[in-house]
Amino acid sequence: PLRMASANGSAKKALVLGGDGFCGWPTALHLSDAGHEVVIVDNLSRRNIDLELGCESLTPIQTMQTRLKVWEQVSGRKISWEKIDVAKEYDLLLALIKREKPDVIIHFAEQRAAPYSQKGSREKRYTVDNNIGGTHNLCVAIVESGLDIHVVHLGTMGVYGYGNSGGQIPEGYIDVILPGNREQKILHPAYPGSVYHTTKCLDALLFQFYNKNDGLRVTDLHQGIVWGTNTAQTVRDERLINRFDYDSDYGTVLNRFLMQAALGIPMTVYGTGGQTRAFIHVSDTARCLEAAVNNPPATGSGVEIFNQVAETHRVRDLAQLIDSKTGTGIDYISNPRNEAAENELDVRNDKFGNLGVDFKSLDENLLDEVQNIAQKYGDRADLTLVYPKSYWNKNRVAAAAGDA
Ligand code: NAD
Ligand code: USQ
Repeated sequence: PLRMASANGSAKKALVLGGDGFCGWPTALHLSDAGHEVVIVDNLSRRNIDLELGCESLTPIQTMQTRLKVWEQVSGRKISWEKIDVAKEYDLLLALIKREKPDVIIHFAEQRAAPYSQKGSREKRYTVDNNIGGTHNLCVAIVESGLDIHVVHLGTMGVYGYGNSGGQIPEGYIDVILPGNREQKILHPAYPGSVYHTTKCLDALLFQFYNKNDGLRVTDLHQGIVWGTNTAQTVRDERLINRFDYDSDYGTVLNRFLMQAALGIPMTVYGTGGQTRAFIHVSDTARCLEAAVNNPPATGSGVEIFNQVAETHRVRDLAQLIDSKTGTGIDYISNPRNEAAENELDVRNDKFGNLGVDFKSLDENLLDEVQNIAQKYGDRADLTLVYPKSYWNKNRVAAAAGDA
């Protein structure tokens, strides 16, 4: 049901929920630069969690007002911003949708850190309430508006789980034979590894239902771990800089290792580092989003699922690669998570390839660029935030470390 990508597919009006975040901000700029009309919806909850945790982006991100003013100065293009909590302010969300009548709504607006979601009962409940509440409000509001709006949701590779076994992970669906010899195409079994990842599995069921019942058109992007910070748009003025999380709750592994290498801190590999994960650079995130926006599923088709992944790597191999370039050293520490010590991962990603997305891989220049940024802003880092503070099961971790 996909139309072929066209670099300048027709201009669309897009709401970007979560457009102040690490993936949302560069995507909003990318779409605006490509000629789409962009309205950001964000309640700044991520900035508030920084205050709560005593963290800050390593890069000096500006207020939303400054970001938008500077973007207009450098590009001549306007992006507007609505401060709405999509999980709690249903009426405002519905009114905005009715007023703006967007062609597409891109949904980044969730609590996305697995460690934060495991921190304690408050954070577990917040993650479920915020993520499921927001996704459900979005589905209901679109149905209530009566408009035929395409939803592009940011899901995660983690919905498939990271078992030890091999076998290629398909894009969303598998063919099965059910008892009674019934052939059926079903969502790949969900096997989440954190409360956060569980919310993405529940999102998928909500989309399946609203697609079946109300014909909601949905593209769900099962994205791998995002790394990098700048894109072609965010480098146009220092005040457009993207956020860079390095703390143990929100920093993703490769950016953390590059920051640690830049500051001479031995890299924090959890357990044996045998975990294999999927990765994508943030500028590819923005390009995939553009391709998804330009290629909505046809009316009447099922939920479209893409694996948004450039390549896979084992965590200790990444640390060893960076160590061989920088001599930073590796600190193998007790794993604060509950995950397989070693796993294989082989993922299909042909659908974005078919739409002409040509992924960047982990090349030296890109790694150097991120490390240089970390070095440049290194004096802003609080090194007490580098070591893990959230545990999947504290007693188990203490026992493994031999001090329980
Ligand atoms: P982020 O935390 O930097 O950005 C999320 C944004 O959404 C924040 O600006 C936050 O303020 C906003 N938000 C959260 N709840 C909201 C609510 N109820 N109402 C309005 N705004 C709200 O996260 P990110 O790294 O940009 O991730 C964006 C999406 O992509 C998430 O859904 C995440 O699950 C998915 N994803 C991220 C990665 C990654 O490595 N960063 C990988 C795969 C998938
Ligand atoms: N890890 C370390 N050392 C560190 C940090 C992490 O060894 O200092 C390991 C973890 O144990 C894990 C792996 O690196 O095995 C990845 O951790 P991560 O924090 O980079 O990624 P994760 O928790 O999976 O979450 C991130 C995003 C999330 C997104 C997910 C995509 O925060 O929003 O959904 O990546 S995926 O992993 O493909 O499900």
